[in-house]
Amino acid sequence: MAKSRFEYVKQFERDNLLLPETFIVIRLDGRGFHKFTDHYNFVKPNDIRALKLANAAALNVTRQIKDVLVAFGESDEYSFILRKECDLFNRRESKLVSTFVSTYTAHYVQLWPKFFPNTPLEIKHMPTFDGRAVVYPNLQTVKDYLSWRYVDTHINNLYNTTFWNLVLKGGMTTKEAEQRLMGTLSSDKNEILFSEFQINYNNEPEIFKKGSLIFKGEVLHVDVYNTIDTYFNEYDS
Ligand code: DGT
Ligand code: MG
Ligand code: MG
Ligand code: MG
Ligand code: MG
Repeated sequence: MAKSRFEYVKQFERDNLLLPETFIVIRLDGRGFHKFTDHYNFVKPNDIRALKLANAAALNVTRQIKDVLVAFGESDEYSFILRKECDLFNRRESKLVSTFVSTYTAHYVQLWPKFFPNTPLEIKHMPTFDGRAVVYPNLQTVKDYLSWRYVDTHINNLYNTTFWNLVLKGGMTTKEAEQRLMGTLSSDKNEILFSEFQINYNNEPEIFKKGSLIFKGEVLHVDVYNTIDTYFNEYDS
């Protein structure tokens, strides 16, 4: 077909090509999930249904997009690490990010009724996600990226578990609980949980403490920091 005189507008398009030979990390995060989780009465601080839903959606993403080497999820976020040889969309950033966001969101919505059978999604409160891509230049930085998200999961979970016990079982206001925890160390929080609520933090569910790692089609709850090398064997030189 002959080109129309309007064809020139194509020249305004710009592509950001992600640096070759680098690991691409695409992180998705729920938009306004503070409100979203309140609206649908998610269990505080962790709703096992929501975590399993996120894992199921992410697993489907990894089945659909083969360049994912490993994925890690916690709270309302999921990170997908792509092989450094990935050539999908010629590494065009906007194509990659938008495809991950929409693929994940589509699966999240499709799977919702399976995990929340008595809670239909409402048009005014649909789950939506933002996304970003970051490239990491070598194996060490991409391993540190995963360790960063893993350590974040642990720190947040210990804090949130203690905070919500103080509020829901201890009868404190959220403000009082916040003040109580200000400046406390991990050991203090462990002690509060144990002496005031008879909770041994070590016995909390692994999925809450460690987050979820998808590797070779399996969802694992592992100490990412200490097992990190396992997931990058093919890059050992
Ligand atoms: P954003 O990401 O800037 O659009 O805003 P939010 O509100 O999504 O903030 P973010 O992503 O920093 O924090 C995640 C929120 O989601 C946080 O308020 C806690 C909530 N959330 C995540 N997972 C759970 C859960 O399993 N249960 C409950 N009750 N809340 C959760
Ligand atoms: Mg955010
Ligand atoms: Mg969020
Ligand atoms: Mg978040
Ligand atoms: Mg098209």
